[in-house]
Amino acid sequence: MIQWYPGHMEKARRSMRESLKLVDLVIEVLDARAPLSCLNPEIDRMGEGKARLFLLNKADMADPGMNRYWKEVFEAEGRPTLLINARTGEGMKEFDRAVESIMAERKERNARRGIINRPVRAMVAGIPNSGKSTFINRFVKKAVTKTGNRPGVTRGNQWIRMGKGMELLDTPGILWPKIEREECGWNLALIGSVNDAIVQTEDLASHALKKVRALNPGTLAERYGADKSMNDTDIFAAAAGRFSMLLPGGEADIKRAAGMVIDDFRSLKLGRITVDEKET
Ligand SMILES: Nc1nc2c(ncn2[C@@H]2O[C@H](COP(=O)(O)OP(=O)(O)OP(=O)(O)O)[C@@H](O)[C@H]2O)c(=O)[nH]1
Ligand SMILES: [Mg+2]
Repeated sequence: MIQWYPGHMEKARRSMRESLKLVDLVIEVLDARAPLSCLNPEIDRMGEGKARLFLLNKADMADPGMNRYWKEVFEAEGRPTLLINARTGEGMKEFDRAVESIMAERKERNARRGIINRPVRAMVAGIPNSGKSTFINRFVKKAVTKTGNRPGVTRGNQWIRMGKGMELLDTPGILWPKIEREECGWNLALIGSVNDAIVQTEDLASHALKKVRALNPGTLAERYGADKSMNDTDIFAAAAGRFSMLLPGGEADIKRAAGMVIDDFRSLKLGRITVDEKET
């Protein structure tokens, strides 16, 4: 069972509850490779009754067909969803229009009460490393928040007020104390939302292989010289051989090769892979 719940997350969760009272809109930033695994049941519950927008971010890293599939599934569940790449801004052109349509009712109500031009206050929430801060920086076209390719970069809430009719609250990524489904936990670890130090490298690499085997098996032959008869350890050994990862005695350095498999997965060398599979 994968569990990673450092002290700052418990604090973040409490302050999220408080801040929710101040916002009109919850923007949940999910990783398009694992939209369902990323959907934090806590944020989901806390956000109920609020206007909500879901961003399937890192769409550039996920399978294009699966991107369309997950967007449809989310929208069929009444969750307005955009596919975006927060790094380049792709897909974000529709953001303003989406917010406008989600907030239209409230705006009208405000107008009737004589409140006009009040900025929309939005909380940007989601699991660690999903790209919340990157999204904000892209939106305001300025590096106002710190980003980094590891979970737990943002440590406290930060309001960003840049005009544009919207005030954004950057929040630290939170996971839920118990990730009930084993599969979810491994998916989150694979996309880099869980601290790598709490999982065994070989186990996580095996999870990567499972996903690649199912969706893009050809790359395992191309990159590591793997064939269908090979189990995970054989593939690590083949990879170690090909990339000269040897221990002092000349044996294959399995752990190092497994680490490379994880890096390869994360740097798209094994393809654009969505780890949340279609629901049956
Ligand atoms: N390829 C790609 N990378 C992205 C995208 N969005 C964010 N990233 C990268 O993902 C990493 C995490 O981004 P952050 O914005 O720091 O994530 P966060 O959700 O704020 O993370 P925490 O503050 O730790 O919860 C960074 O290396 C970003 O450059 C995207 O759409 N595509
Ligand atoms: Mg952040």
